Amino acid sequence: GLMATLPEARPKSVTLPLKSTALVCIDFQKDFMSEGGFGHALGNDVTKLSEECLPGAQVLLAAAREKKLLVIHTKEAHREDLRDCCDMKRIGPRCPPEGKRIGEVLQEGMGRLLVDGSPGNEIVDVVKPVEGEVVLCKPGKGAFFMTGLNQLLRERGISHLIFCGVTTEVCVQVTMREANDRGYECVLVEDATASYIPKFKAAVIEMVRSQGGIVGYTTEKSEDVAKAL
Ligand code: C5J
Repeated sequence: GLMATLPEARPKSVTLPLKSTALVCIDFQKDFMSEGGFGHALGNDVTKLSEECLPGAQVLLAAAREKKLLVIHTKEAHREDLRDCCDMKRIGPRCPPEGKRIGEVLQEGMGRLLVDGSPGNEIVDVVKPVEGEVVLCKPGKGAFFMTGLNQLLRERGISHLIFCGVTTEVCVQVTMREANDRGYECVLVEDATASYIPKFKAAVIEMVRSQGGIVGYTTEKSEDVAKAL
């Protein structure tokens, strides 16, 4: 059909116009999901992220591809010379110690932390982009900051965004809020997003849909979205 309705969405049912809906996959990178990446360098336990959100994300991706939805993959990725990484983010007082900073090598085989082109900066295999999908490198947490994302979405007539990715309360939440301010209707799919800190994921889900859906909608299951598409 031309429309997909998600009756289970909260705070209320939502109808997505398929021609103007995109799937946004946030930062499914080894840098956040694997040992020796940036998330690990920050002191997080990265072992549970994948099992929590990748099966759901695979379901969403398969459905979006079948229905020919625009698919956007973001990567938190800095240029090799780090000219798009401010000192605050790389060497500021809240940064990890030397050896664990952006641009440095924490673990052989992963390459430089959070640098475009490093093996560790790539999207994990099971949700990796295919030909024709948009891959967007972003230097910040939000996908609208210093990228052409807003213009790209406008050019393609996109009004509705389905969100999955990591981490829920950092890059996913920031990007949803940026999108909401720019007039995009947003749906966060709960079983296709994850945080290192489970109570933060739960809090984001609750706050997104509070006050009548102040930031957008949430829906629990990727399978429901896939069936509706
Ligand atoms: C972080 C992200 N956590 N993708 N990035 O710095 O959430």
